[in-house]
Amino acid sequence: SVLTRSYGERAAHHSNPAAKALLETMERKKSNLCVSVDVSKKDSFLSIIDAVGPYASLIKAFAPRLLLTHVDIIEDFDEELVKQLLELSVKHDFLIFEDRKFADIGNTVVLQYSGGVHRIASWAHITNAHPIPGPSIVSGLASVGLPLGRGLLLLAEMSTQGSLAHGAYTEDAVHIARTRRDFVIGFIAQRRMEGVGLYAGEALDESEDFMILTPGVGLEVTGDALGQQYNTPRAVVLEAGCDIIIVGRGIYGKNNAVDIAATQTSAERYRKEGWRAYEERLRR
Ligand code: BMP
Repeated sequence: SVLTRSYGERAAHHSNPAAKALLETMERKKSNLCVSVDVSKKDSFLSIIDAVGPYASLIKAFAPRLLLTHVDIIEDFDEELVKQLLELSVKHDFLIFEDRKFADIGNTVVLQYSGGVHRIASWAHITNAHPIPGPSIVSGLASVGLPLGRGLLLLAEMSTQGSLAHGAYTEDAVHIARTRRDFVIGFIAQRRMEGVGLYAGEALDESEDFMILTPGVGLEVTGDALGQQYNTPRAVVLEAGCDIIIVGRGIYGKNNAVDIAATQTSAERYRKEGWRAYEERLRR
């Protein structure tokens, strides 16, 4: 099973370059931590990334919490920011995951992914989409992302209280991914979901290797005032069989006034916890 394979070994099971690079980076850096940097100022954004870079294998950029209409924005977003972000990704050896959560028809997401102010496909190694429109959203995004070596995650579940992504919806999300394994490299979900999404008569393909990235991870609190729910890195990686923990406020705190030393201490704490749970999982 995927659960007893190391991240490094699993890299060989992927033909998608983003998936391969991510698994290799995770192994090299001994980190299954993805830091989510949801701040609205370029300076704070870049200083947090520089501070946590040594500990994370993946940085989640421009979270939708800052969203306005169709455009994901950092207030002072510019080309220079993208340049600096890419420099940091090389300096610290991490990949960039734009948590864009595309959710429109194929034709629209092609434009949103390739163009606009942000030109996401030109710099984000990985992005994600809601499967709500059906398989066409994946085809649209793949037409832009595959030639650039990008990878896609589907949101099969969410971390929030009362999420509608469960049951048949989750099953269908996994099913869609199974038909596009060249581009869909994994899921945003709360558990491993092995065997989910197999329709009548279909068998589990043993070579299948989806990455499970899990938000809603925190060590201090169990939720926030707006429906977010937290589990520990151990529960997520060891008990639920997920691969990557996504941590935001648990690492950088709550505001734009960044405390670099404290941010680094918590990043290392989450990295250690996540990695220990993974090592324990391998020994099971
Ligand atoms: P925090 O650890 O501060 O709660 O941040 C979690 C991050 O993960 C946020 O950027 C949020 O947009 C994202 N996220 C989530 O919390 N739950 C989901 O189901 C999907 C997400 O992308």
